[in-house]
Amino acid sequence: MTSNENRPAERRRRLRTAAAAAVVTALGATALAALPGSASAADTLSVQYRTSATGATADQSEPWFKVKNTGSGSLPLSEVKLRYYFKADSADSAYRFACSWAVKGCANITGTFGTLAHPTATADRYLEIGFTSGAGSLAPGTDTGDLQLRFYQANWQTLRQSDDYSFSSAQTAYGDWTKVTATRAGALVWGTAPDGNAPTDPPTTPPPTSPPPGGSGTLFDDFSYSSYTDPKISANGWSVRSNSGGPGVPGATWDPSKVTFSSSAGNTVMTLETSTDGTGSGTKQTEVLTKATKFKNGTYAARVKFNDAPVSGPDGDHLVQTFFTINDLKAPMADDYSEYDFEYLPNGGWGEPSNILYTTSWETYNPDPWQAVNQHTEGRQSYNGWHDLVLTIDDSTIKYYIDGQLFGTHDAAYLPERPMSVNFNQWLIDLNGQTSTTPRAYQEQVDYFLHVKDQVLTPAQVSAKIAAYRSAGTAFEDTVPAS
Ligand SMILES: [Ca+2]
Ligand SMILES: [Ca+2]
Ligand SMILES: [Ca+2]
Repeated sequence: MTSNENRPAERRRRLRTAAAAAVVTALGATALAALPGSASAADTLSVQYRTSATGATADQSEPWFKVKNTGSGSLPLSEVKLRYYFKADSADSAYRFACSWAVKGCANITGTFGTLAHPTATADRYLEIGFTSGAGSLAPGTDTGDLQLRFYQANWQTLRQSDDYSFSSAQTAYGDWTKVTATRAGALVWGTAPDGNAPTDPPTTPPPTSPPPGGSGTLFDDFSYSSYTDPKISANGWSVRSNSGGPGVPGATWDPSKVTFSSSAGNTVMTLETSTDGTGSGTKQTEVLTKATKFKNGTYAARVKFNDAPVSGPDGDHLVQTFFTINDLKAPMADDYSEYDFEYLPNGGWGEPSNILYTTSWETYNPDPWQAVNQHTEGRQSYNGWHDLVLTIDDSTIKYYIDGQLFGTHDAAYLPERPMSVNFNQWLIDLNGQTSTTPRAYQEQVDYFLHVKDQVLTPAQVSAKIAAYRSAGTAFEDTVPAS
C-alpha cells in the first residue's frame, strides 16, 4: 500500500508505483427520513425492477432496473438517484458495485453504498445508483432501457439476499417496484424507503442514540455564513485563500469570491468553485483553511460533495477536490512534516485515466529531486455526490472512513509529529485533461466540519455529535486549545 509519489514542490503530481490497496465503497451514510415515506410517481418517473439472480443466497446480487419518464417534460438522468436497500451480511461486510451492461452505457452509471441511519430487520445498507451527464435525458414516455447491475461482497463470500428489503425472487420480469426509491434533484419521487430512512440531499443526520463522547476540545462548523466577506468566517478561525502559489497550474490564482454559501431547509452549504479557460492566468482555484495549526490526534470529519461534471462548459479537466490536514515542511525530508489527505480526481490525472479517490498519509518528502515517504489507499470509481469523510489519528494508527465504512488504515510510521491546519481546496493538476479554451467551472461543496481532539470516534459517533449540535441549534463551536 505504500507508494513513492512524484510531487514537484509546487505541483503535487504523483507517479504511483505500488499496487493499489483494496477499497471499500460507500455513499451517504446517514440519510434519515425528513420526507414522507412514500411518494407518488404521478408526475415524474417510475422504476421497474427485475433480478437475474433469484437465489436466497448468491455469489452476487443482480438488481436490474429501468427508469421511465412518466412526466410531461424532459428528465435529465443526472438528477436521478435510485436506492436499493439490503441487509448486510455482517456489520463489517464491504460491497462492490459493477455494471454488466446498460443501454445508457456503463460508463455513465455510478454505484455507491451507504449505511442507513435507522437499520431495520431487512435493511441497514443501500446501493445508490446515479447517472453522469453522459447518460443524457429521457423524453416523456421513454425509459432508460436495461440497467444490468450487480453487487457482491468485497471478499467474494456468498451473500444472503432473501433478507433484503428491495429484493424479490419472484421478480423475474420487469415490473414497477416501489421497494426501491428514486429521488430527483434530492426530492423523493418514487417508492418507499425502509421505515425512517427516506433519502434526502444533502443527507440529514440521525438523532443521537447515546450521549456523544466529549473530548479535550472540539471544533464544529456547519458553515452558516452569508458570503466570503462575512466577518464571522475569520472570527471563527477560517481563512479564504487569496494569496498566490501552489498547488495547481502555473499562473493560476486563488479567488476568494468563488467561495459561496447557500441554504436549503435551514442548512447552509459552502461551495468552492474552480474555473479555467484553458490557460494558467485564466485559472481560478479555491481554498478554505484554518488559520490555526492546532490539530493533531483525534477525529476529523466533513460531509463533502464531490462532483464528476462541471457546472458549465466542457468536462475533462484534471481536477482535485480535497479535504486534508497539513503542516509546513521545515527542510527536505524533515520527518516532522505531516499531511493527511482525501483527494478526489473526478477526471483522473497523475497518470490515472478516470475518476479515483486517494487517501494519503505523509511522513515527509523531498521537493527536489522528488522523493516521497507516504502510504495511500485508493478507490478507482466515481464518488460523485455527498460523502461523509472521517479521518482518525491516535498514537498507533491512521484510519480513513467513507460513509461509515473503513476505506484505509495506515501505519504508525506516518503518524503526525506536530499540529496541522485543516483545509478544503479545489485545484487543477494541469491543463492536459481538456485543451479547449471554452470557459468551464467545477464545484466542490462542504456541509460541515468536525474535529474532536485526542479522541477516536466511530463514524456513528460523529453522526450523533453532528445531530446533537444541530438539535441544540449550534452552528459553530471551537474549544480546541491553541497549540
Ligand atoms: Ca442480505
Ligand atoms: Ca452545513
Ligand atoms: Ca511526519
